[in-house]
Amino acid sequence: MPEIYLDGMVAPYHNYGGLSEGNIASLKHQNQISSPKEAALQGIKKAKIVYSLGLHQGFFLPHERPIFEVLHNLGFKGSEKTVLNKISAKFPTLLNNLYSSSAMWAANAGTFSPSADCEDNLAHITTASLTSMLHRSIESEFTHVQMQLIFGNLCQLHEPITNLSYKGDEGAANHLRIASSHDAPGFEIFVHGGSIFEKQNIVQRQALEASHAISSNHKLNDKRTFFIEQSQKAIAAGSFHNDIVSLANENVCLFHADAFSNPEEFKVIQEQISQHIPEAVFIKIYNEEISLGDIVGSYLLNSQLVTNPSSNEMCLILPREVNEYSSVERWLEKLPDISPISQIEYVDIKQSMMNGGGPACLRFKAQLQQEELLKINSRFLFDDKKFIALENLVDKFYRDSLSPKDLQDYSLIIETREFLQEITKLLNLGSIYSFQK
Ligand code: SUG
Repeated sequence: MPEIYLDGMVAPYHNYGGLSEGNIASLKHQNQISSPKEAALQGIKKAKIVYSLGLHQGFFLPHERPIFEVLHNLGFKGSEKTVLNKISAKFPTLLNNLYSSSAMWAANAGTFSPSADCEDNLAHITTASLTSMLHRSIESEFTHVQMQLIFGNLCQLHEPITNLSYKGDEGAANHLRIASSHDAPGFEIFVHGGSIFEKQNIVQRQALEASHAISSNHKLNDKRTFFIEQSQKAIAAGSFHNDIVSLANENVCLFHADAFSNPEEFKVIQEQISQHIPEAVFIKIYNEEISLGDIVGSYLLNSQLVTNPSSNEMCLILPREVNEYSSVERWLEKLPDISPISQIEYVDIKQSMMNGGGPACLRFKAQLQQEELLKINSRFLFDDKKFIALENLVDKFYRDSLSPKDLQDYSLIIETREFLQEITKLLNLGSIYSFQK
């Protein structure tokens, strides 16, 4: 069964708003000057690495920003320019929220369960939604539109789960799947930040209730589904999503000793999975090897672990920042001896990393049967020509640099729309954005 990756394409307004509580990188780089062009080209280059390994690689389009409908609902009236001037002068933080490029981190687009895991033998997707932060809460509507366009012909698609006070559903970022291979029935592990009724901490983003709803809607087998809580220690250290302290691909799972609130509970899960999948490989990283601080700082476990379809060997795609940590370098040296991971690739996605988004954050992944793959909307898939076409569009329309003040400039709205218009034309998608309707 092939695996397909869809990366969130970086938007022309990519900037550092410092909006995400608990996300150390986002807060640290607040108000710095961004380079939307560099960011988008770095993202495309990462996608190209995955594609050149022989994997199916696609993309989600950037969202339209700002969405004036949101502002009209908030009582701002008048022409677009009038509204922009008003919020620029009086509500600059609101402007930042409405201009975030956070939809680029496609791991937060949704949760995917392959047909092999679901009792109705259909693949299921639930579009994610995080209501506790304004800039993230406005993603789900257009993400759902794109899920429908891309997967509508092959998947059972579920609406985002909303109304979860102080928490939400962060999709693949808090979800692990372990299977002997992509096409075999797997075990799905939902990693949550507790019940919405227990704790009121905005950084514990994934609601237990959302995880349960997804497993039920996806018709997962109870005996093959687990729920486990993220550790408070990891969250406090900056692991706002579990995909910063754990990862899984097929039969391999890497996790830090401080990833889960009750490590013994995870041990039981490991044992149960290993009974069914004897070839499962769980690699725990101890604090003595790499401290929690270095795991979070380096984003080692936010790397993208993929299976090369031609060699069947695993390749770890790492952010090049890992080389700044000697503990991580030492651990990586021994990795081929302790795991089936035989290849390592480094990517430069610094522009995304500065907002707390590593290689795994940038992609949504789906394991599909061959016949399901044929039903995917190929307009959203890369081929050699499309790589060049998208790079050319970025080169033509994206700014080399963007300062926080530039968000107040109406011409950024015009440029963004011009780009979105061109890309929808290139992909023959018709009118999908609000400004096109
Ligand atoms: O939700 N950053 C994102 C990063 C998401 C990373 N995704 C995964 N780990 N899967 C977030 O914290 C920052 C935007 C800003 O500050 O402008 C932001 O939203």
